[in-house]
Amino acid sequence: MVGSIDRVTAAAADAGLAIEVKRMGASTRTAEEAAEQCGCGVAQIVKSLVFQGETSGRLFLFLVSGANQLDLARAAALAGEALKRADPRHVRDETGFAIGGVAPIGHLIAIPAFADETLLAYDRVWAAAGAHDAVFAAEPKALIEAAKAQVAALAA
Ligand code: 5CA
Repeated sequence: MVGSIDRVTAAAADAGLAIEVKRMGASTRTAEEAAEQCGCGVAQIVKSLVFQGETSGRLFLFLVSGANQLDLARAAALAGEALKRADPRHVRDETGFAIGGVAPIGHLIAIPAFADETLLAYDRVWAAAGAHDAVFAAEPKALIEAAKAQVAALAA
């Protein structure tokens, strides 16, 4: 998975976002595990959730605070079609990342992205960096800009 982490670092550099990827040496697959490893609140963990359009088959990325559940009706309204959870293989093929390590940036293919407005309340948030034990910290507004994500009300 070294290549995946390199893609995150390169995408951050391209976007002018200075990040340092940390390998925790323990699982950061879930928001709870990531918060424990980062020593932050779960709300400061950015979940990178990939959903698929029921009609188009296109993928959509939702960056959601670890404290929140994605409101599927709101997500569908933003995407313009009904959504279902993308299957792990499809996620891997298009993002280049395995579930549990999907980063908000550095995907193989550009995916329309939306960001939970509640993330902006924090000085710093943490996101997955392309592997199951890799994370990076960023200022939320800068991260959302680097991800080219539209800020929206996403929480259920
Ligand atoms: N590294 C952590 C914290 S940044 C992380 O990636 N969390 S996450 O929430 O962005 O990714 C895990 C999410 O993947 C789960 O919340 C769930 O929505 C999704 N997921 C888990 N299993 C599957 C599956 N079998 N198919 C599709 N999505 C899944």
